[in-house]
Amino acid sequence: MKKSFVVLLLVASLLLVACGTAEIPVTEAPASSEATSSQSSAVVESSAVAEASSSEAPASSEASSSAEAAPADVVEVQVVLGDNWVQSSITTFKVGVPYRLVITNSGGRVHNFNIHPVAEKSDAGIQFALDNALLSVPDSQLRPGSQVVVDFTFTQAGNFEFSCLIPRHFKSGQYFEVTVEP
Ligand SMILES: [Cu+2]
Repeated sequence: MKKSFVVLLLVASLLLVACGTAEIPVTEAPASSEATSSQSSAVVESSAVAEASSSEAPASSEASSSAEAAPADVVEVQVVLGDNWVQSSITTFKVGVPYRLVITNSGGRVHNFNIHPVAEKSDAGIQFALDNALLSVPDSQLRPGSQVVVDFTFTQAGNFEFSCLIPRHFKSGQYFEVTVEP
């Protein structure tokens, strides 16, 4: 009598489990058949385990904040190179102020980027510009679509140019004059 009661209880609880977990995929069925070999309390136990595992808190991952932001006193400048033109978001600079030049080649051709005193648009001028450049970013870093970030601080006042010194480009207008104040 007692044994049949246990069996009944098992069947009843199995039915309950079957009804209550209708949405559980078939692949999880073996877990309930396992319970039939042991006592009815096993069903309770297994559901308790399921509850425990489902309420298990996911490992809280500390958000690794990559502090790449520029310090507050750095002034960001957007410099855009196109096909034979240059633009800068700032045209008047100051000696001693740290600038962060974000240089983007938006053109379809390779360019380079230079800062130098105002130069003649001739071969001699290009040589002068190269010889007196304060900064030069080579062609290899400024392919179409490339972006280069350079921190730069002027140490002397005067009139300078942002340019691409590929001869044909410079001669056809790829320069932008800027002023540096003391
Ligand atoms: Cu160019």
